Amino acid sequence: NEEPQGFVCVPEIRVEDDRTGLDIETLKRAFADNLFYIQGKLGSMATPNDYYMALAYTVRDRLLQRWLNSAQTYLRGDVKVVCYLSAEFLLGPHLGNNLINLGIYDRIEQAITESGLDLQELIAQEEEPGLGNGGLGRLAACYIDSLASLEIPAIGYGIRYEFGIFDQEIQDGWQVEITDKWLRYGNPWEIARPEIAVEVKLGGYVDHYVDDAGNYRTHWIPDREVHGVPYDTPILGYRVNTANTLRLWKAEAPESFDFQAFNVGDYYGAVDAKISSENITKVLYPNDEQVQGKRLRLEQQYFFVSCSLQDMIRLYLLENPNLDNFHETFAVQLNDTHPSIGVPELMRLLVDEHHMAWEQAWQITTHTFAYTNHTLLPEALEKWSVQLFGRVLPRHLEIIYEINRRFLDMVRIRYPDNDAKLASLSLIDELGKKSVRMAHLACVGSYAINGVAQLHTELLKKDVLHDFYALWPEKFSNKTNGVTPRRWVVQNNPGLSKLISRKIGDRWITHLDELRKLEQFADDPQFQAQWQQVKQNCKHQLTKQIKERTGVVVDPTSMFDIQVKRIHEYKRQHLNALHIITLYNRLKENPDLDLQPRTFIFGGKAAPGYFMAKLMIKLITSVGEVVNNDPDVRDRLKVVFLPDYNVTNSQRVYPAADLSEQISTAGKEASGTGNMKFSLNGALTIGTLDGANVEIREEVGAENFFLFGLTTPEVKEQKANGYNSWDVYNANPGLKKAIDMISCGFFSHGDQQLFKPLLDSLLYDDKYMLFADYQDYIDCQDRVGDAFKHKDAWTKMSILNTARSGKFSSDRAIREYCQEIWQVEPVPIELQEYVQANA
Ligand code: GL9
Repeated sequence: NEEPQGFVCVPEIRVEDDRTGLDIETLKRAFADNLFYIQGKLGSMATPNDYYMALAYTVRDRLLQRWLNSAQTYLRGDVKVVCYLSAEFLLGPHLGNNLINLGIYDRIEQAITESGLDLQELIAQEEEPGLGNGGLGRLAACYIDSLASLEIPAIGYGIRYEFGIFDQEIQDGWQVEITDKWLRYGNPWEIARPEIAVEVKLGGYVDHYVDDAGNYRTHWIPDREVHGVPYDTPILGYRVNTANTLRLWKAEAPESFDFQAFNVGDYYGAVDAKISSENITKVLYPNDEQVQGKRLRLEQQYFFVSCSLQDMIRLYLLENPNLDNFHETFAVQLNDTHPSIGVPELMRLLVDEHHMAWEQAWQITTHTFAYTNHTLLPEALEKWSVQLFGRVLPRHLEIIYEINRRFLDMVRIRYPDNDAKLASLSLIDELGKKSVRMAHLACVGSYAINGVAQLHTELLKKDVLHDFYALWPEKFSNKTNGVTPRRWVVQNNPGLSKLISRKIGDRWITHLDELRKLEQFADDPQFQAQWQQVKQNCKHQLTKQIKERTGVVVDPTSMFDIQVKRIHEYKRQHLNALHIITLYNRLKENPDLDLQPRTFIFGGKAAPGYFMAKLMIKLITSVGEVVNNDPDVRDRLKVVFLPDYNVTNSQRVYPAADLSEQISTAGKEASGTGNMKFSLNGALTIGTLDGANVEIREEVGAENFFLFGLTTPEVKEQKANGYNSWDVYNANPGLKKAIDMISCGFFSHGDQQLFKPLLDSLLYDDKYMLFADYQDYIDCQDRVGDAFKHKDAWTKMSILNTARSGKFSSDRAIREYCQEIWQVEPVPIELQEYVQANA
C-alpha cells in the first residue's frame, strides 16, 4: 500500500476568485463579502472602521500569494537572508502603501466609489502602528520597504508593543500624553503564529558542571520564563512579487505558568505572574536620544533578540544538519545598540545549547552581526549597570566577561603596558558604577560598523569610537541614510508625482537618480507654473488641515516655514522661536515694514520625562498666542503647533513646505531624514553643516541651500576658548530684546518664572550654542525672506532640490548595505501564471 499522503493543500485559485481577482466587480463583491463574513455587519450597521477592515482584508488577500511564495523561497538552502533587528519600526499606515505597491490604487478607488463610499475616508480610519520614537524607527520602516522593493530576502525582527508611542494633545499650550491604543479595533495586517512560539528565560543563576563525557557544561536556571509569540506582517515591495515578513514578538505567560500557585490556592499570585510576563511588550519607551536604565527595557531588548535568534536557528536547522555555516545564511544588522545583547545571546545558544566550542562559536558570531550607530550624544549611549545586568541575565554577564577577557588579551598585545587603552576599550566601564558598554559589545561582536552620514561616520572614527577605529579600520564604513520615495513622494504627494512622471516617465520611483532629468526644465516657465501650482495645492490642503486640527487660519500664499521632528534642545526649536520673536519685534517697531509673510509650523513630541523639551513646546505655543492675535501683525506672521506629529499627520506636511528647518548644533544630529523628505518634495533647507545636511547641500548645490552657523570644529573651538553666552546676549541688542521679553513674562501673561529654566540654561550654559548661532541664523533667514519674493528664482531652486535629491532614496542606501556589508543578492519571486496575469 502507498504511504498516507496527509492533507495536500493546493489552493485552486482562478483569475477572478474572490480572494485574488482584480476585476472591479470582483473587488466590490469581495469587499461586501468581507464586511458580512469577517466583520459580521450589514451595510446598514457598519461603522467606517468596519468598512476599513473589510477593505484591508480584501487587499491582504491579494498579497498573500506573494507573501507565502516569498517565505517558501527563502527556505531554500542557497538563499542568504538579511535579518534587520530593531527595537523600533515606525511603519505608518499600511493600506494606502499596499495599494500603491500592488498597483491597484485606481481600481480599488473605483470599486469603493461604486460601492457608495469614499476611499480617502476609509484609509483615514487606520490607526498607524507607531512602534517607534522618530528617525531611528522610521529608518527601519523605510529600509524594509526598500529591501522588499529590491527583492532582497529579508526579515524584520522587532517588538509588538501593545502601546506604541503616546498620542500627543496640546492643552493650554502644554503637551499631554495619551496612551496609544492602536490594537483596540484589531489589526487586519498581522497574522499570529503561536505554533512557532519560543521560550525566553530571565533571571536566576548559572550552574557549571562536568557532564558524563567530561565536557564543561553550563546550566542556566532562570527564575522566570516567558513565551514569545510571533505576529507576522507582510511587507510588500513596489510592483514586485516580493513580500517580506516583519516578525514582531509579543510576550505571553507560558501555559504552565500558574499551576503551582494555582494548586496552593494563590489564584491572584498566579494571575500576577502572568501579568508580569506580559508586561515585557506592553509599552514602547518614549525616550529619544536618552537612555533610561530600566530593568524592563533590558528585558524588552533581550526578549526580542532571543526570540529572533532562536527563530533564525529554527529556520536554519530545517535545512541544515548543524549550525557550522549559520553566518553564510543570515546577515544580522543591529539597528543601534538596542539589540546588541544578540552578541552574547548567539554565543550562549551556540555554546551552551548547541554545545559548540567557544572559538568556533565566536567565529560564527563575529561573521553574523553588523552594527549601525545612530547617535553621537553621550546621554544616548547605552550602558547597563553590571549589578542589574547580572540579575536579569546572569549567564550573559559571564559570557561578556569571557568575551572581554579574550578581547583585552588581544589589546594587550597590540598596546603593551597601556592600562589607559585597556580601560577605554574594555566592554566594562570600571569608573563609577560598574557597567556594560553596549556600543563596545556591538563593535567587538560585529564584522562591520557604520555611521549614518559622512560627517557622522567621520566623527565616530575621530571621537566616539576612535579606539575601535584604530584597532579595526577595515570594519568601518559610512552608509548615508535614505527614505523611501514610495511613501514620501508617490503616496504623500500624488500631484507632484504625476507632474514628474508626465515629464520624465515613472522609472524615478525605483531609480530616484532619474529625477536629475528634471534639471533641464528648471528654467522652463510652463513647467515652473505647473510646479508652483502643485505646491500651492499642497499648501491649501495643509491649510485646511491646520484649520480643522488647531482652529488657526493661515494664509496659503505665505511662506510655509516648517520644523517637524522630536522636540530636543540639540535640535534647537527654541532658536526658531527666537527668530519669530525677532520678526515680531521688527513689525512692532515698524508696522508698515515690507516683510515676507510667513507661517511657522511646528510639530513633534517631547519625551514625557524631558522637562526642558516640554517647556520648549509651551514657549512655541505661547509665542504663537501673542503673535497670532496681535492686530499690528496683520496676519503676516502665524505660528502653528500641529499636535500629535506622527507618520499619518506628516503626510500633508512635507509636500506643503517651502522652507525646511534643519538647525541642530553642528556635530549633534547624526543624519536626519526629515531633511531628505523635505528636499525631495521641493522645499529649500535652512540648515547648519550637520548630519546629512552636508550631503544635501553637496547634491543640490550651495546656491540652492541656505547655510548658516558654526561648523563642528568651530563649535569645539569656541567651547575650548571659554564660550560665554552671557557676553553674546549683552552684545546683541536683537537677541537681548527677544530674551528679555520672554523673561519679563511678555509671552506668559506676566509670569516671569515660567520660562526661567529654559532661559537660565541658555544664559548660563548654552550647551547647544544657540546664542553663538543666533545672528547668523537671523541674517540667513533675511536672505530666505528676500529670495522667496522672487517666485521664479525660488521655483527653480525648488525644482533643483527635487531633481538632485535622488541620492537620498533608501533604495540607494540598501543597495550599499547589500553590496558592502551583507553580501546578499536579489532573489526574484515566482508567481503562478494566473496571479501574474492580474498584476
Ligand atoms: C537618530 C538620529 O538622531 C538621527 O539623526 C538619524 O537620522 C536617525 C536614523 O539614523 O537616528 N538616532 C536616534 O536615537 N534617533 C534618531 O532619530 N532618535 C529617535 O529615533 C527618536
